[in-house]
Amino acid sequence: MTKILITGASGRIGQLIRPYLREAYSHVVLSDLRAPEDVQPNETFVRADLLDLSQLKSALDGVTCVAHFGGYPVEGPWETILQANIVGTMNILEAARSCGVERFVLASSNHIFGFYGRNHRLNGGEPERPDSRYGVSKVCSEALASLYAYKHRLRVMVLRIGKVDVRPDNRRRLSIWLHPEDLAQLLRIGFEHPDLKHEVFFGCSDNDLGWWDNSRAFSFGYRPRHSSRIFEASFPNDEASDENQISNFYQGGDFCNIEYDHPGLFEAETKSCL
Ligand code: 15L
Repeated sequence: MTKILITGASGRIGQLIRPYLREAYSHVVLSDLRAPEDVQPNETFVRADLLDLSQLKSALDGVTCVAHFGGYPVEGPWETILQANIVGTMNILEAARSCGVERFVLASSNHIFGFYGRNHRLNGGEPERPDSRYGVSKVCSEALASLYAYKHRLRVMVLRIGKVDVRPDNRRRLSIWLHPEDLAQLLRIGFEHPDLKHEVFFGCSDNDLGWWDNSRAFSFGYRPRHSSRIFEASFPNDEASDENQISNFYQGGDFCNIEYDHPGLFEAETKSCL
């Protein structure tokens, strides 16, 4: 029997994904620092701090599959990011190993590639260009997950997620949008596909304006049911008039602009089309 655990279950993505998971699986363990308000009959809440290995091990009792969404979801101070995203990911992986968990889905982020221009079509094999300490923490998390896949035979799916939501809320997100139902489909591949050992996919829906080649996910049967094309008219291409060129040039958007300290060079760099 598949018993799954979601870290960060009370967070934004956790809340969006829970209805799909509790429909697909008989027992879903929700873990976070605070309980969600609406725990359903086939869900159990277990309070677990990602910084406390023994709490994580208790939460993983009988669990076969983990989806790791916990941590700090945006740019922040280094100490916060280090603890929540790097130490926290190390702990949940180590707890998963010691409890005999079989499969692990890591929520990584598009911000590992934030400093690629929007004119780049990425296939996922490029060197990372994180746009933030947050992006760096996701690069580290991916490396940790790979270590556990090859050293400890955990079956791992890494998802480089764009923006999970029921609809895109700006023009950039037309390119990186991931509907929760498509995320649920990806998670089911991570939890069930017989050939999965260690795979790295983009977490995006079937967006016409997308920047990423997700053919590896398609080869594992991913068939996104949603596309941002129906929202394109709501966000016209007005970038030329937007004064914030750095955010609009790079895939990482506003994350690239935070603490960016050589704006004078930006124009020259963009002319050589990085
Ligand atoms: C992310 O990785 C963040 O967790 C999310 O809050 C959004 O900022 C998203 O990226 C994005 O790039 O829009």
